[in-house]
Amino acid sequence: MNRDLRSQTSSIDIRRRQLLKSAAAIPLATAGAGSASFAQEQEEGGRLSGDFRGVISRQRQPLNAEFPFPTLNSFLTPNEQFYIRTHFDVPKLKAADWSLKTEGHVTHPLEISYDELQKMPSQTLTALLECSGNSRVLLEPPQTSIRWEQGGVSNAEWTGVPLSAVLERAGIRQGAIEVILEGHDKGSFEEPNPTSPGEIHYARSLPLEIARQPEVLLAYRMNGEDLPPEHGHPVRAVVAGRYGMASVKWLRRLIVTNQPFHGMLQTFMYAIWERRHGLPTLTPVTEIGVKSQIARPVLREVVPRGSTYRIFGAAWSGKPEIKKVEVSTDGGRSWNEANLNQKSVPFAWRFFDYQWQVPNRSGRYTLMARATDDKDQVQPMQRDDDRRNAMITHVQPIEVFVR
Ligand SMILES: Nc1nc2c(c(=O)[nH]1)N[C@H]1C(S)=C(S)[C@@H](COP(=O)(O)O)O[C@H]1N2
Ligand SMILES: [Mo]
Repeated sequence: MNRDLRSQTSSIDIRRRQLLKSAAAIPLATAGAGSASFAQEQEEGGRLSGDFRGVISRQRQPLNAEFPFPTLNSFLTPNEQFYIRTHFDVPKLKAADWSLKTEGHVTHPLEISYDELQKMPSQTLTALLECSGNSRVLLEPPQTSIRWEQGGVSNAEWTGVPLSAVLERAGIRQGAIEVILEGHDKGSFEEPNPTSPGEIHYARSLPLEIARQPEVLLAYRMNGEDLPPEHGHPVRAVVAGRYGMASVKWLRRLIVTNQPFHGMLQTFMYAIWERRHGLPTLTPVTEIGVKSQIARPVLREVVPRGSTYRIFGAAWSGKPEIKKVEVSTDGGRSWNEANLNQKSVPFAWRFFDYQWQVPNRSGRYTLMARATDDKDQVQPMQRDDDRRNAMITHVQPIEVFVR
């Protein structure tokens, strides 16, 4: 009994310390919604796998947690801070027992073990993942799905085998058009309506011409470590340049098909309206749109008048690279070019900063950042409702108090 009591007390102490630690790291919660329950959320999220993880909990079951974007300062997001997006329970898989099947419209159906995969030539690339629902807290009316603030995005270095190498081994048969990536995780969806047809595995398809690109990996390392359980251990896909839902975790099976796949996660979920010939057509979410976010100051921060404040943030696009970021400190009336990190890394985010000469006059000021990529795509000022609850790329106003 004594021992029980002791272990209980120490776990409470640990939780309290975690709360203090995270409160210190994040001066203010970011967007309005969610901030009231911030402390509570932290407490709920305090126990992820193993040690404390430096993420903000959004949902305990299934596990969803965001990167504390206001603390942004390292180009590679540490694994314990990388946002987590799951739809079902995290499967408990051991690398030694794991294998990946490749089947369907192929000449040589395969099953590759973890050891065999490790022996194939590997590639390492840096890629940002962004959940297509990142920044959802900005949407009106409030959405029922995960209300991400700014932290449904993170950047890591991934090592693995190009998916194309496995497809080549399996031999694509004539007429094949897509490959479906299936995860081990499964469950049922009560929402949205219609519900899922009972229990389903997480699965998404990729057109073969995308699947064959060198930036699509079967990854087993993340920032030089084995993939953590929440991020897809032992092997996940990383589809650089596309929204996160394409990067299927806990891979189980690849199915090459000669027909388009219309699974739950690319029809009722993760799909937007596209207008073709004036007719809205439901289309799966694909490439990451150009976007920037201000990490500091945070929403409603008090900034000393007459000071010089370094506005700091990150910008990214899918495959294109960031060419320009502009900052406005007057609610979008005038724009100034920000400094960009010298080196642009394909598929990664690029940091920017702007030295703001804070006026001597107290009041509310609205800060904004707007990114342009090398395909001349500009971050939109307005929300496009055709995007339903996904692809939230419009400029985010950050109101601060100058005092
Ligand atoms: N098997 C499986 N893969 C998955 C998911 C999932 O729930 N199950 N979530 C997807 C979504 S929506 C995102 S945004 C990314 C998030 O990856 P992360 O948790 O490593 O950040 O994983 C994707 N891959
Ligand atoms: Mo996502």
